[in-house]
Amino acid sequence: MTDVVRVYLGLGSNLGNREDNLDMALKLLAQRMKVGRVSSIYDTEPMGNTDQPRFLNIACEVSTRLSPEGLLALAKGIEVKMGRRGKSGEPRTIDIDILLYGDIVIDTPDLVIPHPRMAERSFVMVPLAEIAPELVHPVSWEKIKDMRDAIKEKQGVLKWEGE
Ligand code: PH2
Ligand code: MG
Ligand code: MG
Repeated sequence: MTDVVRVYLGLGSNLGNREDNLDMALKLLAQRMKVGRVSSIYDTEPMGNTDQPRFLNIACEVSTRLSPEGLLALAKGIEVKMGRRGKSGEPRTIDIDILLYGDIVIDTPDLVIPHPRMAERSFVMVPLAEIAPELVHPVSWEKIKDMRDAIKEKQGVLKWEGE
């Protein structure tokens, strides 16, 4: 039996009831694994394609025996179940990204862990640093809180106060 691994996920929604979508995704994840710390919800400026609605983003910690590929398949299954149609760059009900999977480093066509763009994304690093400030990134060896502090553009990431 493989060991339990601590994994950090980034969740985002910018279509439909964004808060309900994040809640539903957490509920569906919790049916299959232990969900640990969950960050506050942040209302964030879209990065990349800026011509789309603002996102709500969270980071969460989960513990799982699923392999990285198994976890990716589960996350994609939840996205499909929740009606995701939009590709990257288009609005979507839910996007679930694997940010960190223990200390593992993977680089395959289907899966890159740690998430290759996390370091430059304030909508990822602000919520992640809230729940795991002292965690060390397995490639750069920097603490997550220091990586967050290194990002200059953070004004587009606001604590969500509800509608
Ligand atoms: N996800 C993207 C691209 N841009 N911007 C924000 N604010 N939040 C996201 O979750 C997000 C994004 C690709 O997955
Ligand atoms: Mg994403
Ligand atoms: Mg994704």
